[in-house]
Amino acid sequence: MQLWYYEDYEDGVKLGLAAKEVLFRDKSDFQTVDVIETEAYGRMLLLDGLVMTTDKDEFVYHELISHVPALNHKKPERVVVIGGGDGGTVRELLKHPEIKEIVLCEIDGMVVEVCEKYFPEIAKGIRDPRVKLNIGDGIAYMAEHEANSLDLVVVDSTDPIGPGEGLFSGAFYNSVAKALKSDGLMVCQSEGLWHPPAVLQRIHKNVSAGFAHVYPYIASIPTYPKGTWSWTMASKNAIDVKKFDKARLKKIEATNLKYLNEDLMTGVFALPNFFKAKLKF
Ligand code: SPD
Repeated sequence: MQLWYYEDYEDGVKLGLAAKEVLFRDKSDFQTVDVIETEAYGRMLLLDGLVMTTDKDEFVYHELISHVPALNHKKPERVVVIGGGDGGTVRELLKHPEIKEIVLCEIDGMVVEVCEKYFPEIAKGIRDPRVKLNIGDGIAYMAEHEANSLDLVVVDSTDPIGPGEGLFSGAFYNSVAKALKSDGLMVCQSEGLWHPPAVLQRIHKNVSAGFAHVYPYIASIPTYPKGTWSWTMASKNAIDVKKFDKARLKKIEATNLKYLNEDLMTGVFALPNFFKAKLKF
C-alpha cells in the first residue's frame, strides 16, 4: 500500500508526497523529528510535521541563505548560525576561505544527530575544525554575545511557531544587531510569499526594528508551503546588492553551485508587486 505524507497548510491546501518508508521518528525535548524516504525528493526531514529539508531541493535554500550575505560582506570572518542543525548552511559557508570561525547554535541535539546519520551529504561540515557546535538556545546565545564582534549572523530557523517563534521577535533581531560589527550582516529565513500578510509584515517590521536596511529576496522551493520562499538580509549601513564580490563568487562557483550564479546574485532581489505590497516594502 502506498504511504503518503501530507503537510497541511491550514487554509484548505496540503502538500502530498508519496513515501517509501519512515526511517526515523521520535520526540525530542523540543519537537517531533521525522525522516521519511520520499519517492520524488529523496530523504526529507520534518520537525513538528513541517518539511525542513529534502535531499533533492535543499541546495536552493542553503546556497541562498549562505552565499548571498557572505558575498555581500567584504570579509566575513566571524560567523554565527542560529538553528541550522541539519548542517546545510554550515556546509555552504565553509566554502568561503575568509570565514575563520562558525558557531553553529542549534537548540535541539537530536536534529544534529539524526541529520549526521541520515543526511551525510548535508551534514558533512558540522565536524569541520572551523565549526564550533553549541547545542543551546539561540535567543540566549545572542542576548549574551559580546557586542560589535561578529561579521555575519545567519538565522536558519524553523517556522515562527514552536521552538523557532522567538527567533522572529524584535528583541532577538535587536540582540543580533548589537552583536554585529557596524558593517555586519544578518540574514534570516522569512517564510513564503503566499503566507498571510500579517505573518510576513510582522517579520519585516521586527527585522526593520533592529536594522536600518532590509533586503528581502526570493526563490522557488518546491517542498516549502506553496513553493516560493523568502529570506531577508539586513544591515546597519546601506548595501548596494549589485556590488557583491564577483571574484569570490567565481571561486565559490567552482565548488559546484547548483543554484546561484552572477545573474541570480542580484536577480533574487527582484520582488513581485503583490509580495512588496504584503510586506509594505
Ligand atoms: N516551512 C519551512 C521553513 C524551513 C526553514 N528552515 C529550514 C532549515 C534548513 N536548514
